[in-house]
Amino acid sequence: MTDEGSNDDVELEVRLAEQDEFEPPESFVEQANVTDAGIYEEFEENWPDCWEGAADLLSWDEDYETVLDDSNPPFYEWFTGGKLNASYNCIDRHLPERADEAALEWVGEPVEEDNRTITYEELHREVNEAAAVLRDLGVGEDDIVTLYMPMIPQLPIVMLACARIGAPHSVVFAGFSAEALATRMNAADSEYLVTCDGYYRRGDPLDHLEKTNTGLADVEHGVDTVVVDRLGSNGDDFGHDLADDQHDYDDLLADHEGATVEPVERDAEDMLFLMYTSGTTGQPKGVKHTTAGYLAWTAWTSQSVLDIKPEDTYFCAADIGWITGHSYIVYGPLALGTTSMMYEGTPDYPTRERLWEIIEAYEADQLYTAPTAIRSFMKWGEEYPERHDLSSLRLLGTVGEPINPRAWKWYYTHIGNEEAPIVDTWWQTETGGHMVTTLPGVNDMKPGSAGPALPGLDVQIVDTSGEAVEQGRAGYLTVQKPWPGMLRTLYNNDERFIEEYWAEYSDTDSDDPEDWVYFPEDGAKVDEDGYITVLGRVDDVINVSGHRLGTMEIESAIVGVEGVAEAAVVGGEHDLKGEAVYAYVILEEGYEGDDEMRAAIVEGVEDAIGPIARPEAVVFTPELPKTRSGKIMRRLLEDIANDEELGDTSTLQNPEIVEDIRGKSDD
Ligand code: 6R9
Repeated sequence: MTDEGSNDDVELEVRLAEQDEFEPPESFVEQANVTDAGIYEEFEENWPDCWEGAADLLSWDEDYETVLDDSNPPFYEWFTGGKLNASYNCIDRHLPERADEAALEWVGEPVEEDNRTITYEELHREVNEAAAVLRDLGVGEDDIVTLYMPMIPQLPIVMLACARIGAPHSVVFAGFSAEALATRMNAADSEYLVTCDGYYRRGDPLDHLEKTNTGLADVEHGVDTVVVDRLGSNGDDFGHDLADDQHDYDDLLADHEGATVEPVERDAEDMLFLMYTSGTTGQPKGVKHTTAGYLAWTAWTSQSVLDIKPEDTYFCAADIGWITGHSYIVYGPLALGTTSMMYEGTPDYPTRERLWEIIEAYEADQLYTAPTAIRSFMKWGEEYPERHDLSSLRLLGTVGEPINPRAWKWYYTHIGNEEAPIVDTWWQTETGGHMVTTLPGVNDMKPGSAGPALPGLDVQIVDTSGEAVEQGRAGYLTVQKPWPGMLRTLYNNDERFIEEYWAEYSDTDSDDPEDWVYFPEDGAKVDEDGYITVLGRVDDVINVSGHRLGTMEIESAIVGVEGVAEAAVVGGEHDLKGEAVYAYVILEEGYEGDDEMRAAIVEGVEDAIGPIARPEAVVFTPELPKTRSGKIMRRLLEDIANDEELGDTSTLQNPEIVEDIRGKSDD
């Protein structure tokens, strides 16, 4: 029996390894929100009015007059003349039907009793009280409120309270440094901050107010600070006293118990929030999103791509401090009136079963996470998910970086049991929501390729002169027409907005929208079916002897070698080749980082891409330097490869690893 079982397993692995196209499972298609393949043609013919359907997902105080105003490119405006409120759309309008249904399922750390179910009615009450608190503090319409909190319920509650009173929020990821907080508050001229005393990480209380105060010392203007009490008496040891301009959130709430605040009517194009994201140069970019276009985009993609229905329990394992959490934990799912989960902890605390326990306990319908997490799960082994009933999962999603086919297939088999389609969603902070992905009830899936552009989008892969490249050839991803969820500008910096995203492929003197092309700075290739494989940031391109090599292609080859869990490659200066490939590799448990493994990796790369991509050095490491959103900081690995002083490590989740890798590289 056992033997037969393992034979089956082997056969399955072999079959999957060779398969490069997967039909969406029948059981999924039968119930999917979108199943008509005609949607692509229909949207193309009807552009830009095809986006009226997305706008119809929202409740408007006043109808819009124009779908798209493109009279002043690239400053496009959507649904102009319309008025609405995002908090009303995410809460109030669901009350007649869903008051007692969960809006948020919060799974906290570290004790079970910490979990909270927040119904739409409770969310309504708490958001109203929070809005009253902010108003009382002096926050007016269009004042930017900075939020510096981890994954606690008060984060989405205060975000929605801001939206209710028309005050844009600027969420700074809680793991970011004091300096990052100060830079963002200064750049946004933000005079209000909501933070917390501390939070738990792997069961231990962590002092957050200390870091907040260090940051505040570098803010150039006065700030009123509200402090949420997350730790209770577990934070006593930190010995903080609140300063005069710092207020305890619970005290303020006590003064506003049962308060209601009318949602402010916002113009479609009024700012909903700012989100700072890193650019290639030092200063972070303040990406500005507006109310109607962003909300319509996140609601429509949540429905069409994530297949969310009101009765679902939907689990996105990202952090709200990242755009994925804004769009696909808070705004999109709540606009649809579903139950959105938020998880405070890490996937391997207290055990490597944590995520699977949660999915089983809450019977989650969707799981949306990042390839980096999937590769960790793969490295830990399938015995952890296997101990749990994951059959509630109807759809799986990935976001944040390209996913290599091996990780895709592992996810498909061991988490989805071959019954849940995977959506590999390419998008950015700047795009507001999904851009390139399959529609799970319509398209076949090709592991490693995100899929076609969504209906109504004109995505083309071009060469340096802006001409479309041949199928299969690497080029630059561009978006040739505007879309509702797009960023409107970089805050207070229209010039940089044009410089960063448009100048490369546009005629910047022209008033004709046809002459304006959005450039997200990603490399990609497209196949005969219009499926786009994103190769990575174009600053991730390595130039070896005049050949452009995508780090992603090489990494994918390395990860294809048995025993390899994860890899990052960078270009190091090389006398002969210009640049040479340096590989940093994490092995699966039970494998040795020896010469044999090194040879297998070199051979794997030569086989997949050719000798040109042969790594100059292979360094084995237990971890790679990663940002909080899970992106490998290749820049730092480059510094190591080139034996240079290390650049800024402040946004790393594991800064110690960098010196560790440097030590190994010197061996
Ligand atoms: C949502 C988010 C954006 C950059 C983007 C690209 C990379 C995101 C991807 C992907 C390949 C995917 N990226 N999703 N690359 N396949 N499915 O991640 O936003 O943090 O702004 O990063 O992430 O390089 O340009 P953001």
